[in-house]
Amino acid sequence: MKRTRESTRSPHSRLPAALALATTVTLACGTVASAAPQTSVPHPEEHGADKHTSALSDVIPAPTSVEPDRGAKFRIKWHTGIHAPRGNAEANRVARYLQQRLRPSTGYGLLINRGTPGRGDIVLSLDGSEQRLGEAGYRMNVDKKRLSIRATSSEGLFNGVQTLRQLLPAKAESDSPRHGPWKVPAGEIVDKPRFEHRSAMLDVARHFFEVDQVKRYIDQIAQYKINYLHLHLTDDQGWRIQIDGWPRLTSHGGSTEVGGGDGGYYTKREYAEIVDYAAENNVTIVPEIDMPGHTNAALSSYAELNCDGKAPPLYTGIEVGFSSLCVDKKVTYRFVDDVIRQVAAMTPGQYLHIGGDEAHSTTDEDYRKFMSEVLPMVEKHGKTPLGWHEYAQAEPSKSAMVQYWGTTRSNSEVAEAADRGNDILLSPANKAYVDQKYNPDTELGLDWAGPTAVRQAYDWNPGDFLESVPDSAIAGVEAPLFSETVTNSDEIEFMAFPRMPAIAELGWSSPEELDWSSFRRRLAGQAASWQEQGIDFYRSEQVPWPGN
Ligand code: TNX
Repeated sequence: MKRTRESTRSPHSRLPAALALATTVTLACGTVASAAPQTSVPHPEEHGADKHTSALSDVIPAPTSVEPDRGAKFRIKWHTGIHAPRGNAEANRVARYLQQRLRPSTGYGLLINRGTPGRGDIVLSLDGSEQRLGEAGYRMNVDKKRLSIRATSSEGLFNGVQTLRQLLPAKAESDSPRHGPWKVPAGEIVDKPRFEHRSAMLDVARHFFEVDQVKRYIDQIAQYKINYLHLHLTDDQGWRIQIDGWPRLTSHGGSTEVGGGDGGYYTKREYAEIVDYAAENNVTIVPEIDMPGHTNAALSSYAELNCDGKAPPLYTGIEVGFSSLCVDKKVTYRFVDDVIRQVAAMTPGQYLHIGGDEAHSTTDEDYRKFMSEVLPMVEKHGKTPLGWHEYAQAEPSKSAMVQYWGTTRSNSEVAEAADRGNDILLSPANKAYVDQKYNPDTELGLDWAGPTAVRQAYDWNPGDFLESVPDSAIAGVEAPLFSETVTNSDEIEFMAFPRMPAIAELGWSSPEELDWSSFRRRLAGQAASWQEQGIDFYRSEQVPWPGN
């Protein structure tokens, strides 16, 4: 069910009254970069002039290998076709995706051709010759006659297409017709990811975001080859997913948010729409139902879930650690099993996140007892458990993944979990949390782990970050965006850009490619594309933005 909200496009949103009282957050977002005007009339200086000077290596995340060729560039023209392998539905889906992306700006038909590739075509092929690049890797060859992307799976083709988008002039991202030329520099890119798990997280509980706002963020993360979106669906301030048999979770528990706004929730159909849209963008949704703490919205909806049988009021502040499901009651496990079963059934991805963080109102003994009941439920319903690192103390089975969110470089429970065989997902809060302020004056954001400048978000190596946790135990990285202070898409973008692309590069690029001076230059090269897309990014003074 959708609830009406204010326009999502205003950077100067009306901020919730309760936030005005909080001392840890600041009030209005006045420093958002303005978006380029969207216009259907080409700028006069574009006529004829080739203003595109980008090089083959101007890509984020940095590819594994780039060999520029001095030969003539490839050029998309009115007759360019997109060649896709006959009989492979997934590869044809990627071809259609590319066509849809480039039609509005180029104004060309970019017809899909399944016969013999023509001269000047973009050729997508799945020929099995790139096995060593894995499922996600691809090889791109560009010369005057042809642009080809080869991969072992449609996932690799999709990733190659994201690279192609960045190599085209930024105006290719426009949603209205622009003048070319649409040139791509010649040469070869061979590319594959360092880690399988490259994730972003959006907290839709503290402030609710509509389906279209989530889709917009999926578009943005997919450009940087992020392949998981973790949705923080429940917390003290709101329950955001329909669960049959427990209607008050959403009708009551979903009815507000931080600051006392209207809140909202996703029906099962809306959640399916997000899951499907994510899949089209090579993104797998990881739903999080946070427990046993961070559960005030559920406790307020059903009195029987409380040990004293009394439902607390709804909560719209930003404190943490005060709520807990009642560990000794049978109904708790009937409730949790119902929720996990239904969320598992509507989620095609492998992982189901059960939170487990900051359970400060649950004793250690109760916490372990709770997790020992709940972890097997996740597996019974066919999913692999994922949880914040506190749940490592409950010794989940070794298939479970542990998400580290601390700010230090050593944690014995996480090291022991890695030793037992658990994969570790890294989102150290002082590096990867894009909800932290950039500097003490940033008007949005929290600062408990920050402030976190762009360079700080980028300058670390996931492979050697945690003491006694070897590179081989690292599944990947995540950039979480908790939404205590973030209320609309402009604010999401202001916090995520440019730090989300920084974390994306750490997840994809090999350690030898990680280089701040190269990264900041490549970030600056993205600004024009962000402006075309109306992305309100933070103009960090650490980055040599054009025009600065
Ligand atoms: C810590 S990260 C939390 C969240 C807050 C976040 C704000 C984690 C596992 N718990 O409850 O929203 O800090 O940065």
